[in-house]
Amino acid sequence: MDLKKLRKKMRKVQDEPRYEHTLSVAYTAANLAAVHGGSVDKALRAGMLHDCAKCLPDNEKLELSKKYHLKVSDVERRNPSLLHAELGAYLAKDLYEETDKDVLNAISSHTTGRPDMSLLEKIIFVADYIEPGRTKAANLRQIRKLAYEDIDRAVIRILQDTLEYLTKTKSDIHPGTQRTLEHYLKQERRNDGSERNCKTGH
Ligand code: DGI
Ligand code: FE
Ligand code: FE
Repeated sequence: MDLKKLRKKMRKVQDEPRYEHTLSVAYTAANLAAVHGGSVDKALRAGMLHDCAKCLPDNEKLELSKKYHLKVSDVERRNPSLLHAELGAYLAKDLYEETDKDVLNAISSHTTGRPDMSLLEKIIFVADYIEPGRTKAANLRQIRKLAYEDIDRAVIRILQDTLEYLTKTKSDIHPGTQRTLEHYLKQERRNDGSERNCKTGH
């Protein structure tokens, strides 16, 4: 589906603030793709679609999860909003004609991230957090800069701050969020190690 049509569709299924956020994520993702050498076109489509299931009422989220045979964990049953990412990927395919696997994965992983994300998945995960309409999160100035310099470190900072926020507000932690952080911290430690080895010639 072309971008113009996608915009029209999203304007219908999202409330106004959500639609504004969607446009901002799409344009932020496009910029990140340009900087990091990804596909600007896919970044725009994934950005436009990432929250396509967000505005469904909780009971419809649960109903649709049944229809698509999604495994709904206890954390997700208590917080059905968490389902909008995975559900969004199914709706993108069935309602909005999205066939690109990478775009669908980026929609599916945008809330918790996942280990071994593709560049596009990281771009959508990060764009969702840093788009200009976001103002409440801690360290936004720093993370916005980092997003263009070192996207993996931006992913780590976002996950750390999200987990800290969830802990402070006594919210359920989705195991996926924790798992993603552990993966990227491990990867960072490996990279730091190999850089040191390089410098000392070992
Ligand atoms: O859909 P958006 O609001 O644009 O952004 P999102 O898809 O990243 O969802 C944001 C919400 O998801 C935010 O309120 C924090 C929440 N979230 C992320 N990881 C977890 C989580 N909520 C719970 N309960 N557990 C998590 O691990
Ligand atoms: Fe979302
Ligand atoms: Fe979003």
